[in-house]
Amino acid sequence: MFQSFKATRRLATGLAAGAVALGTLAAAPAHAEWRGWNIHVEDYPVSAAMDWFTEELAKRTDGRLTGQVYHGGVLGSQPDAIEQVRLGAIDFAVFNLGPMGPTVPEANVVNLPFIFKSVDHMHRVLDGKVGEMLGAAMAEKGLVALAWYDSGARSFYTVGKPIATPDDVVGLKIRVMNNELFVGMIEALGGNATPMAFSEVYQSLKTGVVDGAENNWPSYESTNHFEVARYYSGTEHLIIPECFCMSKSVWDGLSADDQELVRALAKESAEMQRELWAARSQASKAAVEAAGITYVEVPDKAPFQAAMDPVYEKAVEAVPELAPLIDAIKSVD
Ligand code: BDP
Repeated sequence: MFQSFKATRRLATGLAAGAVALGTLAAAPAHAEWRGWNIHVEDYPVSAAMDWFTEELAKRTDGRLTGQVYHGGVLGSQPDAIEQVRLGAIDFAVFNLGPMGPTVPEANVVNLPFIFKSVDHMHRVLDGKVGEMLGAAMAEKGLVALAWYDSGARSFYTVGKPIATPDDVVGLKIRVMNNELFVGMIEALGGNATPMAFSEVYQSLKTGVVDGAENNWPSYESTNHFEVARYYSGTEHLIIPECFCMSKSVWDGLSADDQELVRALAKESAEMQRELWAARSQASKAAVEAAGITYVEVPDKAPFQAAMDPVYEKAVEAVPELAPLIDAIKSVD
């Protein structure tokens, strides 16, 4: 299906080019195929939802608007891609809000450990006023937030020994996403944080550059990190949403009707992604357990939570705008 979709698009583009050459489409709008950035492998909930978006976009506009998603981070690391989308060199992307903090300081509110009560709570918050406020802050930086995707909860996984209490983190080298807030999070637990690109984590775990990392079940599984880090500890310390973002420069060039369509498709793709996500989380957990990893449940998260006070204090000190956002999140049931 994907093949024939591409062939149709090539044909449509060829016909349009021919028509322009003959002068029959004098006012044809300039449009190059949109390039979409995605860090994940092709077989992943984010990837399937983004592909669906581009297929629908072409269908619904009879090939007038087309896109191609580049999976597997081939267009660059996440911090680089954020800049590329801001510049309009990449048209759209699904970004985790973790590495968004250095560009959009307000985004750090969702990066605070234990800020959300659950994944459902995160969705209720993001689909409401706080989501709008974050969207406005991102738009100021050239990123139009069209919909929120799910990324579950992140937990620690380690090579040598499991983590059950904050004491177990003392002295460990833990990979984090590119954001000082996460460095502070690991330091508050007594560990040493190493910010690093997603693509480098497997090798770093294998060669002992780091002792552990943290992520959700699907990423732990799809990257094969589980092959080298055999202890997964259910700390669920971070619940970070992901954003379907469009470059503001591209967005501003669209007609109001096209903007409406693109937003509606992005939102619909998010609904699809959330369903796929729920299923994949269970499947990934089952797959890595079947592959023999040790899952350490952490029923008492209070000691981890208590250790996070300095992280909150430092974050609010650096970005005072976070204080009302934290209150707004806490006021959502
Ligand atoms: C995954 C996110 C992806 C991040 C990655 C990471 O979906 O956007 O780049 O974690 O840890 O869960 O870098």
